[in-house]
Amino acid sequence: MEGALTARDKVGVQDFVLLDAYTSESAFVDNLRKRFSENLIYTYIGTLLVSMNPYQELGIYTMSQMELYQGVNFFELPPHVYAIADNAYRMMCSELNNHFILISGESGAGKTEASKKILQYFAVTCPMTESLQIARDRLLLSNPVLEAFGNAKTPRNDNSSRFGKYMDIQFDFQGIPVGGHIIGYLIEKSRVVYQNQGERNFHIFYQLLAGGEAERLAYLGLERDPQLYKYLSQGHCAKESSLNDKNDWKTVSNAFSVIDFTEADLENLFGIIASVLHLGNVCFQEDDQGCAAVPDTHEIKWIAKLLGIYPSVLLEALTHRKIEAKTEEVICPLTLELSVYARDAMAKAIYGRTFTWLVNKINSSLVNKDFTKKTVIGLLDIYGFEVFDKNGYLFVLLKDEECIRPGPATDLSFLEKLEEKVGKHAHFQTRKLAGPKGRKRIGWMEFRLFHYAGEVTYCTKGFLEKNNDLLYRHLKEVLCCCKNGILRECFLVAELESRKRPPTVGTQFKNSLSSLLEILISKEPSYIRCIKPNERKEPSKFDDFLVRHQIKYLGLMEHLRVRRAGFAYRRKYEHFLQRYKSLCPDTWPHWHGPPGEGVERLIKYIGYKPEEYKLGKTKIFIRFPRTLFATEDAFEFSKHQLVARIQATYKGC
Ligand code: AOV
Ligand code: MG
Repeated sequence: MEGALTARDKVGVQDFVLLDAYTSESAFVDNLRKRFSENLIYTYIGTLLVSMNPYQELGIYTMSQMELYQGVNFFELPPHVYAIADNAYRMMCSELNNHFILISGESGAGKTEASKKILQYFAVTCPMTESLQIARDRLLLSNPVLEAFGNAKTPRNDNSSRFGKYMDIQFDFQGIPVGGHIIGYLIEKSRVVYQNQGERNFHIFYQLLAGGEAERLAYLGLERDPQLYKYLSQGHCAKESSLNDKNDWKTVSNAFSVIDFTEADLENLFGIIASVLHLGNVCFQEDDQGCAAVPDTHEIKWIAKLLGIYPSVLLEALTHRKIEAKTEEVICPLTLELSVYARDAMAKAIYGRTFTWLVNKINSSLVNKDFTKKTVIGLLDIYGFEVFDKNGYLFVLLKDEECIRPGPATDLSFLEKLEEKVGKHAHFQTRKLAGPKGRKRIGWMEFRLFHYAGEVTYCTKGFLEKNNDLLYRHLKEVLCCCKNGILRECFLVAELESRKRPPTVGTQFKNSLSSLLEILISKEPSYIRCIKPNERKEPSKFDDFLVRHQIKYLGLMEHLRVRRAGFAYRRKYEHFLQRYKSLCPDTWPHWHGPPGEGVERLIKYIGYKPEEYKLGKTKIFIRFPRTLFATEDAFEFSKHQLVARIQATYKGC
């Protein structure tokens, strides 16, 4: 406890609830800044943890720190992500219920790092038996594999998560981690074929080229230099000095072997990764009739070999389309533009489905059937909000309708439909509706949304295509018949027979969101809100404006107000008693009756007024922070007295 006033002035308060009477945003920022300058990156709002990204190693994740936080009551030590983890763990063990820790914040704010720290904490501090070590190692090592395939460098974060991740860590009744389950949400497939300036494709491509064994690369027909591949070099930063692709490859390779990947799995997996790279280098030319042709079939041959397809079949599928007429199928040549589209769709589809396969494969290695009764702690690490110059992100509202509308839906007709449906909404603007008085110019094909987190201008060019995510039937048929073991599991013939349209990206997003909510609603929540101190990924730089903005959209002031207005603290009787029992002769050194009664005696003794507290079934609720503050002070004081008493006793010996 940083109780002393002088210390408090210097390092701020460790819980915003204890800030002096006012709850202004400035006071909030001041407190964060003070603490940040002392390298204190964690602060509570009651039981919510606010975490600042330090952009440097602070030595606060050592073994001894982990030991320190183990089994200690929440408010007894300075705020830490370990305290959140430990609290959830102890509650789970004592109440045998399920928990989840929700981590939010903008891109680069430290969500993924926080989730990894929590996982490590459990791996190190939880009890363990020899036979279950493998389960623990797999839980830990699933991370580097998923990051390699699902994370990428963006301008905001060199290791940005491009998929949402929910992970259940399963524990047996003794609190031993015995298994887990991962759900991946919406991998950003468009990155496979296109990257903005300053961005890279998913890490795995670069790791394979930099670290892969020479024989492996030769087998895959790959060269070491990422610049040779169109899909890897559009962002002009294929060789990123801050990333060590070669070393990361070693970590990932090792992880593969622990997670039970066979050599055949790896051969198939990297066959797919290499095929994507070869696909990107397939070039089309227009022939005399305006149809697409492939002048150099070098890449086609490699893909055909790696995926187990006839080269001629693949070539036809990339340049033709099957159309079902009344009784027969007609094969039409594609234009150059549509061939490029088909090629990219194929790359996105095989990467996207392989990612899903990967998650399933990891899950099957995390399953532990020996334990039927399990409790879980879920970790939710989503991708952060980000605003780019060019925002083509998915938009759920009524896009689906427009994508499946018969007839020529265009990006412009989509925009018009938007205007028609939500044009009057205060949070929506287009050039047509905003008129020339619009604040910043909005282009013809653009619209602007005022999100909770800030305003974003979207360009509708290519919007429908992105959402449509359509793989021509012809290509799907080819992939259903290929010999690559992974793709065979990913593309099932049953899909071809189904007449149902595949769900659009928008629908998938809506579905996964509602299933996620179902998962979360049944569990006890803890919250971590991550804040980014500056846009330059620099240590010790605190950008007031940026921090203030995040405080706003993370809703931290509202959270604080609610905390202060209501009962600021709620604590289980046992915990409250354990901490403060020394303040009352009836409860010190031991109280043998029901904990609720003990607490009642204790607070009567120290003089709580009726309006200051309420006694619930299992917890005491304290309305004002000052009450708790006073109790804490008394506790500090009593500790000193106790020490003095003990010293006095020993002096006499
Ligand atoms: P994110 O998950 O919130 O962004 P990360 O957790 O990947 O952000 O953090 C970004 C980078 O900040 C990391 O790669 C570290 O270099 C640094 N960092 C974050 N937390 C810490 C910490 N506690 N100590 C030291 N360095 C840290 V995104 O996935 O882009 O939304 O989509
Ligand atoms: Mg992340």
